[in-house]
Amino acid sequence: NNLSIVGAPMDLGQNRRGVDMGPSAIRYAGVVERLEQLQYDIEDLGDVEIPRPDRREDQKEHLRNLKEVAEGNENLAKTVDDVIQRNRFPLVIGGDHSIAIGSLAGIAKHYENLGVIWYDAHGDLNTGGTSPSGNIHGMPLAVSLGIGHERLVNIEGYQPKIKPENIVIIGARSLDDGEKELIKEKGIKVYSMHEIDRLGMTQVIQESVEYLTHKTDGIHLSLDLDGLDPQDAPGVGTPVMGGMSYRESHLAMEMLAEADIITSAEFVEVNPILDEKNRTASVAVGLMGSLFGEKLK
Ligand code: DIR
Ligand code: MN
Ligand code: MN
Ligand code: MN
Repeated sequence: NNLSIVGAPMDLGQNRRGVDMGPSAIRYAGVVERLEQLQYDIEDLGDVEIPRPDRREDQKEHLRNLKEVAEGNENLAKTVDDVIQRNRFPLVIGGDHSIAIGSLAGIAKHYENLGVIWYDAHGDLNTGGTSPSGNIHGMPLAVSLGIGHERLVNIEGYQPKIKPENIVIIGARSLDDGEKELIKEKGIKVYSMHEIDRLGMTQVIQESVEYLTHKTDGIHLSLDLDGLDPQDAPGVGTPVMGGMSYRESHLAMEMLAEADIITSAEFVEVNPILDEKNRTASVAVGLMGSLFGEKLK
């Protein structure tokens, strides 16, 4: 019941400025108070250092801001590693989704078979070669599989961090061609919006829990707020229509709380500049409340 909040004010993994203020927005929305009510011992470690580039690189760069993204993620990995060594639950707040590279680098070394639930409109399975944008926030899941630029895949000095059979993607509705190929090639489990519509969120989470629990010794939840429908979470850089609703997302978090299987988590892509009166940060904090067992208390 010891939980450490780690802010990762990263905005260099994508094009829209402002997502570096996500950690502040989430704190302002009351994350510490919300989780303290659930009898957690909360420590807020503040923000890890993210380097500032002196100049914006050419927008056509293959992996935009590679050096700074790599350095920021090295810092995050060390902080998260230390949190786990102190037997605390790491809750990372972003920041764009490139920070999952550092989170997973710090977390996965503590497990033989770390499972990952990737709650996102996107697959984040691009490489420099397949990415249509050059944005590293579209690459962290591939990087964690050991696929991508060596500077990124080798953070913390080991790779891969996770195995393809230990991943479940939930909410996908915008996959690039290279991502679709990788999903097929590696046999990655994906619940797209189509499956969520057909099966319902209840069955999707039941199946995901069943799929992961017997073969993993810990499960990381990586929740991109753009997994939700933009009507419910407008403050994100790459909104995609037709997403999971506010209520479906709470149901998912509540079921994960009941299953008691999540051992680390991150909430990413909250961009207060694009938001409506901090709604998206508030939604994120509400989902954390459900994930950490509000309904069970
Ligand atoms: C797109 C967008 N697939 C890319 N990715 C996003 O740039 O690689 N991930 N927005 O969250
Ligand atoms: Mn270490
Ligand atoms: Mn993402
Ligand atoms: Mn996304």
